[in-house]
Amino acid sequence: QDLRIGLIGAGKMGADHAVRIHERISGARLVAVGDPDVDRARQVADGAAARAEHDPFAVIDASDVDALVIASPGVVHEPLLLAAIERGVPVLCEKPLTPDSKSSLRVVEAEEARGKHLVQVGFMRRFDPEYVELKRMLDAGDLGRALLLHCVHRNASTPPGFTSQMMIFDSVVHEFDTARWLLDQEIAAVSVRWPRSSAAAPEGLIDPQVVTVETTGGVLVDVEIFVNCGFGYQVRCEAVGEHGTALVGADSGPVVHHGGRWGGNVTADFRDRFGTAFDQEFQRWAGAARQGGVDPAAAGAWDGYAAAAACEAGVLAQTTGARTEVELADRPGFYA
Ligand code: ISE
Repeated sequence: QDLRIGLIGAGKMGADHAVRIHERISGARLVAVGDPDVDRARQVADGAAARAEHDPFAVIDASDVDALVIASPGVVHEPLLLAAIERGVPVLCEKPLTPDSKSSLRVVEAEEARGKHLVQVGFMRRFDPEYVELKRMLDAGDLGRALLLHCVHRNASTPPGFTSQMMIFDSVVHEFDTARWLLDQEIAAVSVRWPRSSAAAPEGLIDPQVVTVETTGGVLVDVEIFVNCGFGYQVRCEAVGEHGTALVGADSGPVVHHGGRWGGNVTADFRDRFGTAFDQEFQRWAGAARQGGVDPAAAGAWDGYAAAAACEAGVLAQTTGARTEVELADRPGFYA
């Protein structure tokens, strides 16, 4: 029997996931879409032959919903997650788990008290074929011990209201998770510096910035975050090991020679760059959720909490200009 999915949040990401579930994920179908903007919910639901609700909790409580996708803004995640955990339904929650570490820890504690892994966080890079291969190489020791990660994270432009802090907890949060996952280490400290801002940066936004991460195992990670680069969406990560290097996100695809020039295309945004990763993430999650659980390869609630703690240190480092250590609770055995 198909997994019956309820989707909460009918914005850009929710709309993309509705199409994904409807058109590309097998063994699953969308039954309900909840958004306080019910017209928006209806638009998204109509395309997937689902019903629309204006109250997200009506979706969580519906008897015909086996599993949930949360794609609403991070600030409203906590009560939704707590309700889903209480009902005992598996949930794939878009990043961030919640916007701050205290509330993320409450989610972790609620899940632990329930005694069952139900929460998966949408850090989709863990499903990108190139990142998966890099992870395999690092785990196998092909490059020797990892020493450095050089990361580049560029967006074409920012939506109105995007702040310098959001560059950390909305964007660099991906590198925090990627570094933790690739290296199997926690983030120990974060520093932030920046050059003069691009003229394309909206008033008040410091863009680009360079975030430096120290891990508990002594690896140094540098991240260029540049969210108004103008030319497209680009995410790269070069791992430097004792015996070699490996680069993820080198431009690939058809190389075109035309009109006296040669080159290729840059993806426009994360939906194209990570489309395959999102599909893979959802297909695997649907399989695990049919058994009532989550995909062990995915980020769980603890990973969402650890990323939130790193973001807090990052935002503090940005404000004070000082190297800032990450404060992390002890990891419960439940999340070993
Ligand atoms: C956005 O929310 C994402 O998750 C994208 O992957 C990231 O590149 C972008 O900077 C964020 O705003």
